[in-house]
Amino acid sequence: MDKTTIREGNVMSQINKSNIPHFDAVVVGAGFGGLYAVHKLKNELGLTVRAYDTGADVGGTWYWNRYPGALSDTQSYIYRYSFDKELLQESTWKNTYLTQPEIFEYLSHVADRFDLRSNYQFRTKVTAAHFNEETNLWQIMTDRGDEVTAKFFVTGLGLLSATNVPNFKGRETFKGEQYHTGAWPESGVDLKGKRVGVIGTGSTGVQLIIGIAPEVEHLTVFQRSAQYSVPVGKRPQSEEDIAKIKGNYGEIWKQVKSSAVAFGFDESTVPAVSVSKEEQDRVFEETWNKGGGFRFMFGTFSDIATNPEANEAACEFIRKKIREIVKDPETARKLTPTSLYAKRPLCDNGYYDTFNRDNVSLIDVKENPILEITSKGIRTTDGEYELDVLIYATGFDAVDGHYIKMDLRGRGGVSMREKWEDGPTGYLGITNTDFPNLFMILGPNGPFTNLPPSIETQVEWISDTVKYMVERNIKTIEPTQDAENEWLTTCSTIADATLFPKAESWIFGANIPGKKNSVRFYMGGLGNYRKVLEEVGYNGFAFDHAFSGKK
Ligand code: FAD
Ligand code: NA7
Repeated sequence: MDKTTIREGNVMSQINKSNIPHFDAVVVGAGFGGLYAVHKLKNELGLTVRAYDTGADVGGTWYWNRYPGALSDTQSYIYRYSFDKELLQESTWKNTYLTQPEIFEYLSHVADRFDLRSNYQFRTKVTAAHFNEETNLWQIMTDRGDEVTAKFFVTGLGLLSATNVPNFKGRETFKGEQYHTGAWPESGVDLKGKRVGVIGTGSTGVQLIIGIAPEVEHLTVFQRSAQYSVPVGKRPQSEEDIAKIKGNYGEIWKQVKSSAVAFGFDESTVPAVSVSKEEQDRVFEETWNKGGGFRFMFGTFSDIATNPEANEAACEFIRKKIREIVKDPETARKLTPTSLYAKRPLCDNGYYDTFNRDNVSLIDVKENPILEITSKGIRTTDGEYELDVLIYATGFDAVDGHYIKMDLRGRGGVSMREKWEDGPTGYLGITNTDFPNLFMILGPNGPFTNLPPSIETQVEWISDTVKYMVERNIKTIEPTQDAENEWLTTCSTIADATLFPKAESWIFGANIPGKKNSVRFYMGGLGNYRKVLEEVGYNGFAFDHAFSGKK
């Protein structure tokens, strides 16, 4: 290898003597993460980049989740990139929260602005990626027969992207239409005048149910777990308010990136258990009226997600609201959760109220489990529900889902699928031992936050690291096993101090039958995560033999 050659692409093309196309970097995913990675690597570092997405266009989550009612529950002003000051000033919005078409349009605009589409091959799934120890290159294969090599392999596969369709008996026999919310047809679905069944009442189900209830003839909701949901607080935002935000973005992003959940508010430092019941209710009521799920869980009191007594106070407040809103006592009973409030906090635009409609009915499938899907609909233990359309709002094989679907192999042919059998791992949520030069955006054990600022943090770390390596002719970087283990312990210790592991949800992988329930997030907050990245430098990383450097 000629170490004097400056451009990585040129260097590598000398190693790669076959006719396989070579790129400095391959990026997978065209969501917030992948798009920013392509921009940084191509436009700032001048590398050659090939990118892939299974979808037909950019957008990631916001390409796939086109179901009626799809909405971000991060406020509009911070559900976006912060890196481009002009873009921040140019972009605008109408309401405090963005709908799917608005976010899709925003990401499309970003792709055009930075000429990112030309790097993508769409409608292409990466099926395998193997690290070759002789060449120190990744060999990447797709379902369309492509084979390319790259020095850097950047995966923005999405946390909530691999759809989960439960394996109900008889699913294939249903004669009507079936959809998953996370793979909603681009052409839309006409639900007018139809009998529609929805399985699932998580964040997605809640939005969808509100979105379609006015349109369908009858909506039957199949609920496994009742949910705690608070109002989202979606309101029109005036030009004056938007101008004020735009004038203050410097401070806003500073606050967001140094906070814990990065949702634009200061997390409370007051424990609920330190104040009277009247004060608790006053704060809950005030926050209920403002809106926002994360704000309700983290902005009201400091101990809702950690202390069972404080958690119960929040639960009781929400239960009281459900009883007040829902007119039919039996429906209210079914909608009222008794469990901990410790899943990703939900918020909505009139969820409980939707069950006051005459054309909406609720089936509790814990009380009456689903036995099978029939040709006509769904059969539970209390009878058959006839449907024209069946919608799965059953969530995702979150965090590691797309990684383990891919044949991803590192040093010595070690398979990621096997390595992660007992739960996914990742040093700093970005890198993995035995997988040199693999950089995961939102990989396992990354921050649990409003995601664009975390994505930016990680992509910037990745691009800085790539630059560092290119400038020094470093061949490979990977974390040591000790560093990876220590990070896992850190993440487990923090998570175990919260109530989240006690609730069954995708946050710990508990929503997928057979999956090991294990820690998948760094719950120490974005501010602390950024400090860790800063302080760690390249400690815990091994570079290739020719070089042993420190930041
Ligand atoms: P994604 O946007 O998920 O993109 C990943 C892409 O990778 C996909 O397009 C997929 O097709 C592609 N891909 C995966 N595997 C392969 C493969 N093998 N080959 C080719 N392509 C592949 N987050 C928030 O912070 N706030 C919110 O309010 C919020 N609301 C959400 C609402 C919904 C309905 C959902 C599903 C998620 C929401 N999220 C929210 C999380 C959201 O996923 C992130 O905010 C963000 O969009 C993730 O961007 P990403 O680029 O990491 O991944
Ligand atoms: P979630 O939050 O995982 O919700 C999925 C829903 O589907 C939830 O109500 C599940 O019930 C239900 N579900 C899953 N499997 C079944 C079966 N087999 N039978 C009946 N019901 C089932 O996914 P979402 O898409 O709503 O949200 C994911 C994230 O995307 C969200 O947090 C936001 O960040 C955006 P359960 O509650 O597990 O009993």
